[in-house]
Amino acid sequence: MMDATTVAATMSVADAMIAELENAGIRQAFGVISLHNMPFLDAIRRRGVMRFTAARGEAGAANMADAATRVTGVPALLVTSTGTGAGNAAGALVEALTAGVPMIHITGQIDSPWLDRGWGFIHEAKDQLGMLRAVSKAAWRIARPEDALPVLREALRVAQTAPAGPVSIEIAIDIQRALIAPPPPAGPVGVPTLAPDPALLAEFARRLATAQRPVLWVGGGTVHAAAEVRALADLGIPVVASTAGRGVLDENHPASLGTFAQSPAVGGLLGEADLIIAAGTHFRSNETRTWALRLPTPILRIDADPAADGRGYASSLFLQADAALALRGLAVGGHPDRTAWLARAAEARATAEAALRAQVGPYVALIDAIAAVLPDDGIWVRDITLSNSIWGNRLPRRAAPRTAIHAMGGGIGQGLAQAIGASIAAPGRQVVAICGDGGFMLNPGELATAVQAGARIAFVLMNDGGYGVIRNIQDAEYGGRRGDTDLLQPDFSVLCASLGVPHRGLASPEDAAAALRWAVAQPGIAIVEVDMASYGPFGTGYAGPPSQAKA
Ligand SMILES: Cc1ncc(C[n+]2csc(CCOP(=O)(O)OP(=O)(O)O)c2C)c(N)n1
Repeated sequence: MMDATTVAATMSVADAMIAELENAGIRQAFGVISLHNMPFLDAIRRRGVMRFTAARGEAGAANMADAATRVTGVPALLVTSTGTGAGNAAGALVEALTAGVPMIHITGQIDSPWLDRGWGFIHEAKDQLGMLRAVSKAAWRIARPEDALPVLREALRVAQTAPAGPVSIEIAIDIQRALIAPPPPAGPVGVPTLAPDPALLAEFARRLATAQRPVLWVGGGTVHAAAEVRALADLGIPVVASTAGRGVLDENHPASLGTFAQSPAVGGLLGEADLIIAAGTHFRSNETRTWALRLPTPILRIDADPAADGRGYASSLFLQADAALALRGLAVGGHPDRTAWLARAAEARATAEAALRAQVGPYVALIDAIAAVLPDDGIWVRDITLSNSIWGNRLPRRAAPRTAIHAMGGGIGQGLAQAIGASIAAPGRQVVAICGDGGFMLNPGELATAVQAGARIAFVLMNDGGYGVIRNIQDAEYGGRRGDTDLLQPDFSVLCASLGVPHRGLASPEDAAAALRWAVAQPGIAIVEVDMASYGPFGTGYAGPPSQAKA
C-alpha cells in the first residue's frame, strides 16, 4: 500500500546523507570502494561537491581523513566496506579517538534481511557495531531509511562536541539504496559550547591575577583558542604546550616554552612557579614522564570534559568549560609586572632548546634544513620514529595551531597517510613529513595514492635499516638481545622510480640544506632518504618513552 511519503520518495538514502554532509561543510572524503558502499561513492561523484580520494587500504584512508580533519578543523569523511574493510580502519580510528579528531566514518552492512544471522553472507562480520563502538567516540546502526538523517545529524553533533572524536555509522546496503522524500533544507547541526560558571571563572581570574609566577599549560583542546592564549602570554604568563597544543601560542613568542616541559631546564622553571592553569590537556604519560613530572600547585584545570578533573594530577580547582570561553575570561587586566619571571622563562626555554640541539648531534643540520623550508603555515607531520621522539615533537618551531600532526597514540606507520590527507585538504601549503623506514613500510601502498591524488609532500625517510626505537629498548632493557628489528627493506630509489617519485639520498649533514631545498622544489611527492649509518649517530641515545620505571 502506498502512502504520501512513498509516492514522494525520489532520493536515495545515500544521496540524502551525502547532501547532509555537504551541508555540514564536509569537502574531503577518503576510502576504498566496495560492493557495500558504492551508493555513497556514486552519490559523491554525481553531486560533484566533495572530493573523494581512493586510498589503497582503509587504514590509510582513515589516517588521511584524520589528518584532513586536524588540519582544517572541518570533519572529513571516511567510507569503508563492511567487515574486513571497517576492521582495517580500526587502528587508525583508535588514533583519531586518542587525538580527539571529529571525523565521520560510514561503513556498509550486508542486506538487512540477513543481518546478524551468521549465515556467511559475503563481508559479514560478527558484531561490527560493537567493534565500531570500541574504536569510535560513538557508533550507530541505521536500521530504517527514515532514521538516516536524524542519526547522521546526531553523529555530526556528537563528533564535534568537546571532547571531540570520530564517530561511525553502519548502514545496510539495501537501506543505502532505499528511496526517501528529499528532505527540506536543514540548518546547521548545533554543536554545544559549554560556557564557564561565572563565579568559578572569577575565582580562577582572581587567583591568576594575583600569582607572581604562573604558568599556562595548553593541550589539543585549545587549538581554537590561539587568540585567548596569546592574550594571556602577553600578560606575562609563560605557556608550555602538549604535543597536541603545538603552535597554539607561536613558539617564537617570548613567553613560549614550546613543548619542553620534560627538559630539566623547563622542569626547573615549573618547580619555581606558584600556580599552573592547565587547559584542554590530557597530561599524557609520554609528556609527563608517566606523571612523575613535578607540577606546581595549585593546579587550576579547565576542560570541557569532566573526566579531566584529576586525570593524571589532582586538580586544586576544576572549571568544566570550553577552553576558549574560559581563557577569554581570564585575560583581564590588573596583573603584576612579570618582566623578571618572563626573562626567567625565556632563559629556561633557551637552555632547553640548546640542550636538545646538542643532544641530536649532526641532526641539528637536518632540523635547521627543515625549518628553513617550512613556512609558518606549513604542516609538519611525524611518524613514530627516533627522530620524532628525540626532536620532532619539539623542533622545528611551529607558529600556528593545526600545523603539526603526529600519532598521539604512538602507533607507527600512520604518518605517511596523514601527510597525504593533510596535503589534499590544504592544497598549496607545504607539507614536510618525517618517517622511519619501518613505519614507512607499514603502509607503502599509500605512496601510490599520494602520487595519483596529486599530493605535494617532502618526505624525509630516516633509514636505519629497521626498528631503531625498539633496538634501543633491547639494548637498554633486554641485555642487548636484538631480534626482529633488522628489516629487509626495498631499494627506496627503485620503489620511488616505479611510481615516478623523485628520490635523493642524504648521507652527510653538509648536504641537508640542499636536499630539503631540492625536495620542496619538486612539484609533487619527493623523498629525501637519510642513510643514517653514513650520516652519523645522534649525540645521545634514546631508550623508549619516558616512564616511571626509567625515571
Ligand atoms: C602499530 C605499531 N606497531 C608496533 C609498534 C612498536 N614500535 C614502536 S617504534 C617501532 C619502530 C619504528 O621503526 P622506524 O619507523 O624505522 O623508526 P626508527 O625506530 O628506526 O626510528 C616499533 C615497531 C608501534 N608503536 N605501533
